[in-house]
Amino acid sequence: MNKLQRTLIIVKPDALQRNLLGRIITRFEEKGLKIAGMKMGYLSDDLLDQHYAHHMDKPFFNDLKKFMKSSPVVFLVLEGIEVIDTVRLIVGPTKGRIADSGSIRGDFSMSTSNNIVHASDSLETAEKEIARFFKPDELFDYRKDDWNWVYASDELD
Ligand code: 3AN
Repeated sequence: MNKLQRTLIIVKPDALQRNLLGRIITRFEEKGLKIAGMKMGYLSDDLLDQHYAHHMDKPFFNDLKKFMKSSPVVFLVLEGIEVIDTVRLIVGPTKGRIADSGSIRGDFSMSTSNNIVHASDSLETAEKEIARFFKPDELFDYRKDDWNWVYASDELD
């Protein structure tokens, strides 16, 4: 049984400032992922404290928050079968300069902090992060016709 999942992406300030938003969204679209939610906004201190709670004691925490507030960001919810792991592969590891060429961070970033996108790292995190940034009525369930070609029929059962 294939499980449909949703994952949260934040397109970070460096990507917006460097005019990469369209290319990043294109990569997810071309892979065959469904956009279930999308919006733009500023991150608040409160949201960043929740989102990066696991880094609160790290020396880079304050700089990370400052960076994430330095311009608007774009929030995406992507949907697909096992999409959480798929998106982590497309995004690549944290440090952009050692990420594989072909991944988003491998192709567009050189930094550990300014690394273009955030992507949820597990099912549990994805559920929490989506609820943190999206209201239920900002998420869309709709039929995506090209999924008849993206997936085999038994995968969509
Ligand atoms: P990832 O985004 O690859 O899941 P996490 O969750 O370990 O990585 O870190 C969240 C964010 O914190 C990273 N995307 C990056 O912006 C920042 N970060 C992580 N480690 C460092 C570091 N050593 N120096 C500066 N920023 C960091």
